[in-house]
Amino acid sequence: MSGISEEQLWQLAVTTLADNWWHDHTVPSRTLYPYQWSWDTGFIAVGLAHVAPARAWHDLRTLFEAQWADGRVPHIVFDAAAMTDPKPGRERYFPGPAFWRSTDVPAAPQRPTSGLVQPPVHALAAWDIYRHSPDSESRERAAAELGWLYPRLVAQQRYLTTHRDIGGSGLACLVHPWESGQDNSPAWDAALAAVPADLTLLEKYQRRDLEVSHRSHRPTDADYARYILIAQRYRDHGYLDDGPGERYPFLVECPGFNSLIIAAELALAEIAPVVGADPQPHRERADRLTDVLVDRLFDPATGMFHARDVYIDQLSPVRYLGGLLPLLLPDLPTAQVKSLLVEAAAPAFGLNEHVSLPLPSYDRTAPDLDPERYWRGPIWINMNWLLWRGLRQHGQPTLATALRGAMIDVVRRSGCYEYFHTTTGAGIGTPEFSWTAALTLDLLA
Ligand code: 9WN
Repeated sequence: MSGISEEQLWQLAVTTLADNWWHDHTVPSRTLYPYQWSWDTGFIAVGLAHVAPARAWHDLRTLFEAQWADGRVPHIVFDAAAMTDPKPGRERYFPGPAFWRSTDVPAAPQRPTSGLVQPPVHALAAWDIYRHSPDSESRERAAAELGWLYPRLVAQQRYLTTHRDIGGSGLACLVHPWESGQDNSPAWDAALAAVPADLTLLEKYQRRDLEVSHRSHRPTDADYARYILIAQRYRDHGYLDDGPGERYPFLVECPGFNSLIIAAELALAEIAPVVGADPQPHRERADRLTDVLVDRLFDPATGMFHARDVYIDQLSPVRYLGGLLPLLLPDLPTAQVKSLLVEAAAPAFGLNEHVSLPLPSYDRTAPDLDPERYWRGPIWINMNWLLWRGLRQHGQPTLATALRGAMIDVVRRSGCYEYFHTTTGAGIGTPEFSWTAALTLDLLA
């Protein structure tokens, strides 16, 4: 497929989302990710808002019906109706429900889930669906949906800003790389180096991802051995968040994740008046957290934000796209905004008014950049879409338009792929990927 028209692209994106609807939710991909993922659901809702708002609300409801009593929104919600592979005894995804054992935990719902979280993009998405309501009838429906969702979004924020303030700085900590949504990003390498990569842990499991994807595009076995060890420790301590210790072999503050928490507070401040709540506490929390974010994660020496390893209290030197996401915040101080714009334009990311490719997930100039391996170089539409919002937020319409054009262009050339080659822009990963389709609709709308 080379260079389809924008009309054809719109239709392709609509069809992709329709095909990925399964039972009561949209799956990221029917082959690679056959269940419901948390931040995918937020991005998908942003796109569905333009073509099927009822489906967007249904998707968010299904996700939040699986919220735990402590407020955490699990990163995967499994579908009991479609749990096993056609081949008996095999799970359709690894790690599946038998690994997470969430139903043994009193705070977890009956429907099996994972015990981790993902970036909270849902308030932002819910506000978008409401804003895009085409007529008064759909706006009324949207207001009713917001009424149901608001207390749940508040509980999600409370979980992240209290239980997950494990380091005590005020910022939320990731306890697993999967929680960042950028699984094998080089940003976690230093913190992960302290976690043993015990390959024997993988012996009793089967990596289903390798049956449907190229090994050279996916995280390595050493990565997976670490992911499993970290998840097992957390699970075996009942997914409790009560202070640093051996339950968390990995503890990191991520600028992207924390920026999205702050953006969620700001979206809640918009939603609050619609549901008769007070917006002020949300604004105050957003202000406070923005100060802490700048204080803890901005490095004046590099001019951008970095991940902090909470155990050794050090910033990772890695430049990754997550380090530019604080641009999403309207009240980011001017000095940091200017600095991030300079960094975005530097050769590491290459943003300019004539940019032909969206920005890579990792520093283009890094010697270990891998243009095909997942979050170690490839281009992701969701991260670029967030940056696009940030550019518009900070009065950069020309750069925003250029980035939008580059995003639409890669999808027009290859289709709704999961991610795209760092230098050629060719589609890689799974070909019918929901958030690429959804965010393309939002770009075209
Ligand atoms: C683990 C579903 C998810 C995305 C993540 C992406 C990938 C899972 C995996 O797929 O992660 O959660 O199996 O690799 O990294 O961002 O939400 O699309």
